[in-house]
Amino acid sequence: MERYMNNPIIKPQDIPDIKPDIINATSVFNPGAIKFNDKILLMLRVQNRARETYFVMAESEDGIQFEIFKQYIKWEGLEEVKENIYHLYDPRITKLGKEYYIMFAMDMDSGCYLGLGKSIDFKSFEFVGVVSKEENRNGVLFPEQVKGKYLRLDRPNKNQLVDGPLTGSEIWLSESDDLMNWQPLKKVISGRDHYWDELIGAGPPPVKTSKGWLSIYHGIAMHYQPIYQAGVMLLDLEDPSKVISRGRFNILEPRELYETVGQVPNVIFPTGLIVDEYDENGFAKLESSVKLYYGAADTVIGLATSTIEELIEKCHVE
Ligand code: BMA
Repeated sequence: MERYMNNPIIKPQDIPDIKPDIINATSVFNPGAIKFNDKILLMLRVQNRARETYFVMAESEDGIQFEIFKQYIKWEGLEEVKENIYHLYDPRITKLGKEYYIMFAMDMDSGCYLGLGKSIDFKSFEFVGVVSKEENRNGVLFPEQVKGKYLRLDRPNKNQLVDGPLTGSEIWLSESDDLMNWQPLKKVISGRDHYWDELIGAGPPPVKTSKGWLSIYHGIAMHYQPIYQAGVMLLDLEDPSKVISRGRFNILEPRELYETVGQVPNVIFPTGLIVDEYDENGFAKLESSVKLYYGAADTVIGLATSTIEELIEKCHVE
């Protein structure tokens, strides 16, 4: 993918103080992205100097210059969860009907689970529930039902790193009738030991194209220090547990200083994707440009661009 020349597009210094909780923010990264009323919205993951996490909205006409809201998101109903919640993070946004659903990771006393929230106007936000029975991260909803079911890609947390978090090496397809209760259906892909994507997790929500569901995911090469990169795969439209093709090469890897240096070095973490044009049947046009918003070094936000056609082509490089 091609980086925007004035990356990073959002830095901690751009985050306004939201007193008393956010003063001189430490980092802003891993944003959800969606088109809303002809604007591009980002849901920013902002970290303060207490290492607490807040979601802050930002909006833009052109997808480059963002105005950052001067309040953070308060989730109505979150108080119903009867255990300590430490962080909500890495939001992914999907429009389903008239509603916008936000899936995120929830760090709690009992572990890390998937949480779901929703909004219709990005002014008030409702917490829907904890939506994984077991530890999981990187949940992303498909933008429509397939054969009458809601679908998501998710990443069960099953690998315990030495001196590190519980993570995972498999992306799964799960289904649901009501968005609340989810059943794991099938493993979609596994990590490839020794190569760029040994550990993996879904990135932004999948995009419907005439060739299949286009999905960007992150892969981690487990060297002495992990290296986080982005890659692509194409999934069958009718049965997204079937992989049509998966790229051999990553499409974005840490190279620039703001990606290699920061609070967590060597991290590209793709979470938001904006497709410019869809046809009348809801398929992303092959020639459409796309904007990928990603966290860089868990410190800033980068923008990279490509086209649907080019990303599909990268899925086929064997
Ligand atoms: C992952 C997640 C991401 C983070 C990345 C790099 O496990 O926690 O939120 O960006 O690690 O630190």
